[in-house]
Parts: sequence; C-alpha cells; structure tokens
Amino acid sequence: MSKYEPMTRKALITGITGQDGSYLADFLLEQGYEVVGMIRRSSTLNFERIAHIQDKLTLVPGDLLDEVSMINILKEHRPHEVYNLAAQSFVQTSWGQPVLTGETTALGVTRVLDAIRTVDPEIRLYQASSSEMFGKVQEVPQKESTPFYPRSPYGVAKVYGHWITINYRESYGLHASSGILFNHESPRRGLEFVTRKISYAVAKIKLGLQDKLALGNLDAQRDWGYAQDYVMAMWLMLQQDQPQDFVIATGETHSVREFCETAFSYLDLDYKDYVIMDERFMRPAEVDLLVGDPSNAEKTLGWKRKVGFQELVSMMVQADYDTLSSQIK
Ligand code: NAP
Ligand code: F7E
Repeated sequence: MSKYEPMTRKALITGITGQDGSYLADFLLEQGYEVVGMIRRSSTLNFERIAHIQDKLTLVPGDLLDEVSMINILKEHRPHEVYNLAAQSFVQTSWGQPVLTGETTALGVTRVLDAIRTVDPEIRLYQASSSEMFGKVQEVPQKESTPFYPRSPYGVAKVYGHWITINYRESYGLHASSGILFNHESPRRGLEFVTRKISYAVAKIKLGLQDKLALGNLDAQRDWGYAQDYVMAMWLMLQQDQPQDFVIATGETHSVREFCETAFSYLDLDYKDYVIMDERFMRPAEVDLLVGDPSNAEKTLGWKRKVGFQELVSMMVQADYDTLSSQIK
C-alpha cells in the first residue's frame, strides 16, 4: 500500500446485535469501513441479525455497565468513530427495571464519553437519543428545540444521555452528536415492540397458527420510519465538520389502530376480528402523540427517508409471512 493511500476508517458499534446495530454494520461495511462490534456476554449467542456479515466483523466482548471494558476496547482497536447504540431500549421494561435502565441507558453514555475522553478525544461519537424524551409533547411537531417531558424511566434515562453528551462536547470539545430518532422499524425489529408484534401475529393468523392478538393502547400515535433509512443519518452526522444534534423522523404520524388496519388488510384480514384489548400492555404513563420535524436534517445533512408508512408495514408483514411459511413447509 502506498503511504499516501487513505487509511481504512474504523468504527466501533455498541449494540451491534440489535436492530439498528445490524443495519449500521451493513451500511458501514458497504462504505468500506472496518467494523468492530461490542457484544456482551450471554450463555447463548444471539447473532441472528448479524449472521450474514459475521465473518466481516471484529466482535469484541464488553458491556456498557463496565467502563474498563470500554477503555480497553478503545485502546486496542483505536476506532475513528463510535456509535453508541446499546441500551435497555424497551419502554415497558423500564418501569419493571428502572435502575438497570438508568445504569445502562443513562450512565452507560457517560462511561462511553469518559472512555473516549481518556483514550482519544479525537474519536467522533454518535449517541442514540430518542423521541421518547419529548414524552408529553410540548409542541407539535417536535423539533430540536422542543422542550423534553419524558414519561417513562427509559425516557428519563435518554434525557440524561442526551445532556451528558452535550456536556462532554462543551466541557472537553468532543465531536459528540445525538440523533433524536423517532420510532423506526423493520423486519429485524424485536418481537416485543408493537409493530413487529402486529406483523408477526398477522402472518401467524393468516397461516392458522394464532387466533387473537392482545394489545394495549390502540390510540397512541407514532412517527414510524424504516430503520435502514435512519442509520444513514447516524453516519452523516459524524461526517459534519461540527458536532450537532438532529431530529430524524418522517414528519407523519399514525395510530397503533391504523398500523393494525394496514397490516391485517395487507393479507386480506380485518383487524376487528382478531385484536383484543389487554390491560397488561397498557403503560403507567403513555406518550400519546409523536410526530417529528426532520427539516433541519434534510437541509443540513441532505438526509431524506425513502420508505413510507404503507411500504414499511407491507415489508414487515411480508417478511414474517415468508419466514413462517418456510418454517411450516
Ligand atoms: P435493540 O434492538 O433493543 O438493541 C439494543 C442493543 O443494546 C442490543 O445489541 C443489546 O445487546 C445491547 N445492550 C443492551 N444492554 C447492554 C449493555 N449493558 N452493554 C452492552 N450492550 C447492551 O435497540 P434498537 O432498536 O436497535 O435501538 C438502538 C438504539 O437506539 C438504542 O439505544 C435505543 O434506545 C435507541 N433508539 C431506538 C429507536 C427505535 O425506534 N428503534 C428510536 C430512538 C432511539 P443484546 O443483543 O445482548 O441484548
Ligand atoms: O410502543 C403502544 C404503546 O413498544 C409503541 C423504542 O424503540 O420507540 C420505541 O418505543 C406504542 C406505545 O415503542 C402494545 O403503548 C399498544 O404507545 O413499539 P413500542 P415505543 O414505546 O414508542 C422509541 C422512539 C424508543 O426510543 C424506544 O427504544 O404502542 N402499544 N399495545 C403497545 N406497545 C407494545 N410494545 N406492545 C403492545 O401490545
């Protein structure tokens, strides 16, 4: 290699086994990055989402609960960019495990920031902030300047992660930016989140493997985008000269009921025949309406989502239907 040839860019992804981590790894590999993924120890491997690229990744053990592990990974692998996607990310669980959620989703961010400050303050950081920070919304649509009013221990933890990122940026001059991402979904979404719970149930009902679908609040409204579109925004944010926070959203909102209608009708079913209300899925405090204003990201980053609501729902139902059909053959 000529000594003038540009060095391969190296990125570390925490949360690489999750939905976003896997799409971001796909994207960064396509861009020619060397990708290091931090994985936490478990008694069985959970590499389903990255199995197709596993031989192209460097997977290293570490945990957001353990700062030493973060420092050692940075020292050994010297990434140019870190994407902190790891978190206890399920809102409902955050009421049952509020302290774990705080340790991981809030303090975990400080551990990442501090490891970067200690090892190499030139490393650029992407922090996964969330529209859940807006909670009981103070403005419609929500933009970067909208005040936060979180409604769950998860939302509160994300507000901490957001502000500690700003604080380290201002205190130590780190190139650290947060993406305030609205809900984004895909066939790789965890089965506990409402969109995937619905798409999976629709496919099972169509195939005669399930009778009913028990849900909580059908009136909640969300701004749902496609995860693959959203990981590109994460990368674009780290390519800017100056660090800055951005809302990433579609600008459209739909209710859980509308998601059901669209998903069931895709396979010629009527959701009213199958969906039942179950108190167990209601939350102690709800986020009623989220809709983001992505105009700053569109103008500054040149980012725009490609996939719309109808296409997203169809893609998820079709993927679950195909997988389940092949399993029962
Ligand atoms: P996800 O599928 O739940 O993935 C979470 C990842 O975090 C998994 O890889 C998980 O590892 C890892 N993790 C959890 N605790 C950890 C710990 N203590 N140490 C190291 N890793 C740990 O979440 P996602 O949907 O991809 O979301 C990615 C990030 O964006 C999260 O921070 C989430 O809060 C945030 N976010 C998501 C959305 C959305 O709509 N998807 C919107 C806004 C913000 P295991 O596989 O071992 O469990
Ligand atoms: O709930 C309602 C529920 O769990 C969406 C995470 O990625 O996005 C996600 O958080 C809505 C809520 O996502 C059921 O009450 C009704 O109003 O799919 P969800 P979420 O809570 O919006 C944000 C942006 C993140 O940052 C989070 O990490 O759907 N809902 N019935 C239900 N929700 C679930 N899970 N299950 C139900 O049966």
